[in-house]
Amino acid sequence: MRNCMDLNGIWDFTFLEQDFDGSIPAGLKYESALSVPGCFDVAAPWFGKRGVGFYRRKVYAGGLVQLSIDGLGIAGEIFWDGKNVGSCPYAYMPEKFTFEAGERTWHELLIMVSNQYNKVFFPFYDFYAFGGIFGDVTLEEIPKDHLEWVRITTLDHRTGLIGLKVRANRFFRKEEELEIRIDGKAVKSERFSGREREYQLKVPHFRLWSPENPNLHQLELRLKNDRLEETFGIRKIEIRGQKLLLNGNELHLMGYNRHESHPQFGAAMPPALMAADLQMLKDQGSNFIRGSHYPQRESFLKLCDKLGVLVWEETLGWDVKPPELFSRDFLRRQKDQARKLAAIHYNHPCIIIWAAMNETESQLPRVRSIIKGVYDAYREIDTTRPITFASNKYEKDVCMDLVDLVAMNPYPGWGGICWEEVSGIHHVEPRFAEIEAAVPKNKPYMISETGGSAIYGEHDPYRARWSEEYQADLIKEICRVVFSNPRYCGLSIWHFSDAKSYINGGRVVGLNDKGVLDRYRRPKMAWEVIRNAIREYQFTSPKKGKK
Ligand code: ADA
Repeated sequence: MRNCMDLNGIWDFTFLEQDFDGSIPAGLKYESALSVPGCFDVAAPWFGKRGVGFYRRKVYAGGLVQLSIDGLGIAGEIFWDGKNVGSCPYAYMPEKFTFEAGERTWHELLIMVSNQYNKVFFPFYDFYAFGGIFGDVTLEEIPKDHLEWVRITTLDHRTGLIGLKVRANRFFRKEEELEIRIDGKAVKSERFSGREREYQLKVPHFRLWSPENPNLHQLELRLKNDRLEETFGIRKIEIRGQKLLLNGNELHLMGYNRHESHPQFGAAMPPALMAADLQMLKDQGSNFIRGSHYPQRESFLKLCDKLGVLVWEETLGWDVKPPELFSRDFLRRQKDQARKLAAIHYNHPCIIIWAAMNETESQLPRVRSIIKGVYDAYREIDTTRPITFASNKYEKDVCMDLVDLVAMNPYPGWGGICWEEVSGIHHVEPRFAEIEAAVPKNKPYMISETGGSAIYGEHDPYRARWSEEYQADLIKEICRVVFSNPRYCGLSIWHFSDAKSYINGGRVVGLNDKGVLDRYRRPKMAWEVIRNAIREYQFTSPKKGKK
């Protein structure tokens, strides 16, 4: 059976301002200590520094083990008693490593984390490249012949029929009895052999998952030597013409792009703060988060599952331009990220959209094969969720036919205002209409980003740009235009809260200040404006459709 250890806590730490060559430097001294999860460059003495952080701790374990790291940044190498047992090449990506830990005794676990830019995280991204271990670290002692994963798919949301795809590891040779338990009760017994098997079953007394009623069920798979547990929700996300449907009812997404970012925690926010963010969002009447611009943490997704918040999840790759965009490695890495993400987060009912490559060069015909490649990589793992990308190429976009749902990031009323104009609010409606006209008529369409900046506490009687008044007026107009037009299946404001950006890229105090909340989650005027608009237009109330 499995023995799972929580390795969060205080680890030995040291930092070297040097290049990451993948090996452990000789004579390393751990002169400090840090929390895991945590970011080392949010405070002195490593504030703003780039180099390599070394996290070390002792672990009592033995035999075959699986180490899980729920995201780190920017890249990492893992060492067990000085031997390299795995790499984390993609910032924020959850990773699992299975290896022989040796005799059951104390061992040394070392995680080297580089916060130096690489070919996955470029310095031009408009969000800070934090260094640290962002998510939980756990270690499980696992039997030699164990179950690797199970993917749970809703086959019929009206009858509670689900499909299970069960995968055992490569040591699994013999045939065995597999007991399937749901919500604590045995529901089926099956023969299990080989590496992969599929089953279908009806969940007894099932209850549907939705944002209004986020009901969850528990699956347990039991073999003689192993046990695997997963939480799942019964829900169907589908597209019919221009509509996005959840469990047969028309779905309207309203919410925010959200960076995992906080002045004191960086990208390693404690779950209590994540929960507070989501409680605020729900309380406002919103139902949606675009996890911009990278994989989300397990604790965040668990909260979204439980609270009923719908999630768009995407691979990391922000406005990457040629020549990097056209290198073979870029596509390989994007496909690899897409497959990993879909596999690891498959069972979260909250995730309803997969995406990739924010604001790519989708006006270039050459980018079609890249988008198609990433689309197909997601589809290898998951055939159930809509796939998209957030475009800022509008009428010039030549890739809209390749995805299931079209998503655009227009900023009228904020960008492109003439110097002499007092306000740009009147640009919103005509510009949104122009873009809408260019979107293929046979697909759902949403605004994946829009908004404008406001400096928290800055007020102006003439509602000048950067005042809270201007942002509130702009967002009120955006809500009016989107909420009163049934063509839109969603609106995702840029963004939930102010977040640290590039240090000297022209952002006031280094923040992307288009947050509707400030960096400490204090609301700007636009917050209440959005609450009222959702209520007035009943935008997120489920619209009954055909079952
Ligand atoms: C883009 C981008 C966001 C952010 C935003 C802005 O659309 O996708 O990450 O940079 O612009 O604030 O300018």
